[in-house]
Amino acid sequence: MAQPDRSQDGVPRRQFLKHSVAVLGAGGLAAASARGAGAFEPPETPPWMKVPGAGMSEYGQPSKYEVGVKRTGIASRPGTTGSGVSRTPLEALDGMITPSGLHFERHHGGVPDIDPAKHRLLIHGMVRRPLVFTVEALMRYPRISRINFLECSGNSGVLYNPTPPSLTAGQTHGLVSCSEWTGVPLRMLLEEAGVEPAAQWILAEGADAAAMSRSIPMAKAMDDALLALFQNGERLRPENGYPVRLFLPGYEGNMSVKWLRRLKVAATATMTKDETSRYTDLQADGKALMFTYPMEVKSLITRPSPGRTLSGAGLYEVAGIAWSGNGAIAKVEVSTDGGKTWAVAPLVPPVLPRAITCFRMPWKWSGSPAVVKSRATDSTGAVQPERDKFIGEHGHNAVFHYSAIQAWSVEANGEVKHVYA
Ligand SMILES: Nc1nc2c(c(=O)[nH]1)N[C@H]1C(S)=C(S)[C@@H](COP(=O)(O)O)O[C@H]1N2
Ligand SMILES: [Mo]
Repeated sequence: MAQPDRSQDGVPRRQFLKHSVAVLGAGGLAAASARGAGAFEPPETPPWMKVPGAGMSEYGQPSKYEVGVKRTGIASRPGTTGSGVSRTPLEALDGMITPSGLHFERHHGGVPDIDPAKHRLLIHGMVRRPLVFTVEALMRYPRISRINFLECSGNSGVLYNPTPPSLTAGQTHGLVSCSEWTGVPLRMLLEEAGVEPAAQWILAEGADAAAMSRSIPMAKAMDDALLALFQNGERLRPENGYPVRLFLPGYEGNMSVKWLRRLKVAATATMTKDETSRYTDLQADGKALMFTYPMEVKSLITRPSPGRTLSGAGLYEVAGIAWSGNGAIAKVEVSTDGGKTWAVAPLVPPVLPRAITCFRMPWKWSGSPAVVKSRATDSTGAVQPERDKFIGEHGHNAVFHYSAIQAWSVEANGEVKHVYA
């Protein structure tokens, strides 16, 4: 298979340059289509240089030409408006941070309209000193910041189906996003309340209409659990838990309880409906696993991907994202021949634990049908499995924690389709 030389970074880049210059210089495809669309080629002066530009704005918005980049696959349970999901348009983005306005949403009872002056957080149960915090009080504690992904355990769940869906990367895998989260380590508040030695769990409850609740192991609460107040430098968005959410790095999204109002310290797990009837993992043998917390190592090619048709043979970048709830991404391999051969794709720094990690690799497409795949390995040595193996272990009826290798087929006409291969 023709794999470009990845040992010398400069070589592929020179090829990209040569390619585009040749096309323009020859008055070829790119230049011709640009003129056809009414473009202003230098040295001609475009109209936006002939008048002063717009003034300042109090809160910036994306270019009006990017209005198509929006959360996708929005669906709510029948008869409801706020019990559902919206997904991040992964194929339209590039970088480790998800813009806050495009962070995926998963609500069980809609987004509550919480007045921060009236919101309270209670810590009670097996503690020496029950405490009630105002948001103002929380804002006075020392803070830490971390870049971490958040993934709903239902992400990619449609791929348990025997037939591949005709959906975009975002519509299939867009229940994962990555932000810089800033707030107060939960440990600090628990130490202030004085946790009794026999306490092993904490019930976390949200202030939404669903009062969504999960049991959190004490070890995680004391390790890296965060009471997040800020997201990507600004206060949390209402849909992501304003004014305060629990954030558990690497764990299934459901446990990061939004609009946090209560932490009850307990000896045992509470067995809430969201950890018994929901968020359990059905296995191929009919048994179900409970308390499956970390999200497994996973990756996905976003360029090319369905909806992003390639315009003829030539040099492209194969790019995508990888993440693991168990550590950092150690390696991403890319195959352009359906998994027969693999090449190591360069990772884009910074490579952080439990954060989205980008990979990008040049690919010379011959113009004949190809199947592209990515396979991630994390710092624990866990390798993303092929779909056949994964389905063999989990069956077709599972819903959560889908993490198998994703294959896209590139057709001869440049169209990209979802395939099981
Ligand atoms: N209070 C409350 N917390 C919640 C939820 C909810 O509906 N209510 N949804 C959970 C689920 S299932 C997920 S995947 C994440 C989604 O977080 P996001 O909407 O900020 O992406 O929040 C979790 N925390
Ligand atoms: Mo979720």
